[in-house]
Amino acid sequence: MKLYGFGESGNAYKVALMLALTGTEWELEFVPFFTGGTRTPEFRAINEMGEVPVLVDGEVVLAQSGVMLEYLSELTGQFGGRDPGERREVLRWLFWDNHKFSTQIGTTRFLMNFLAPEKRPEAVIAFQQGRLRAAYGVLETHLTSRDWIVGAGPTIADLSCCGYLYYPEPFGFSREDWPAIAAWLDRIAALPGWKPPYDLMPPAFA
Ligand SMILES: N[C@@H](CCC(=O)N[C@@H](CS)C(=O)NCC(=O)O)C(=O)O
Repeated sequence: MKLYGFGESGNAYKVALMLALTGTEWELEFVPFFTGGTRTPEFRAINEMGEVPVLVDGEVVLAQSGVMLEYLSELTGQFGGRDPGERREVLRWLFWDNHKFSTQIGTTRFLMNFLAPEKRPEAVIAFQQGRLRAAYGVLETHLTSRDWIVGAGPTIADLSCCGYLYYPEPFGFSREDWPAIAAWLDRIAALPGWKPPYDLMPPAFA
């Protein structure tokens, strides 16, 4: 399989991690994001949404990391949840992650790290961090009484929600403030085949 991505993309990392944990053979198609790699006509022909990641498996071309995770769990029979009820729960958390969590973290991290210092909108960053504190609270509460987001073992809900939390660049998240999330991140990192983001894909930011 071919994954279009780059190191800083937490959305690409979720899929790269799933590929690594399931032992699926894959190669990276590196996208030079910070110099407009997702805005070219060639890239838009692959993904009209103009977003990384894109996963190509023969004739199958997928955009949206959640769709890729679902596809890979179906294909490999791993991390998908054990029954229809668990699969619905997995979907619920994938939607939450895409709306309230990873998307907001990605934007906040971009503004704080990859934008020139004089262009960083401090009021927007503070607003985003406030929204994110509420989201960390939701996940922390959920994980206080359980080891995994859904059911008794790791699923793609965990792989989706954890994606941005292993990055070294600051965006307002600190493991000390959220002990249940911190313990969960350690559990995921202990899964055989786990690797941190920049070990799976090189950074694009020069
Ligand atoms: N919900 C999408 C989000 C993808 C996304 O936001 N990708 C970023 C890079 S991490 C991107 O390519 N953004 C381009 C843009 O917003 O113009 C997913 O999970 O795949």
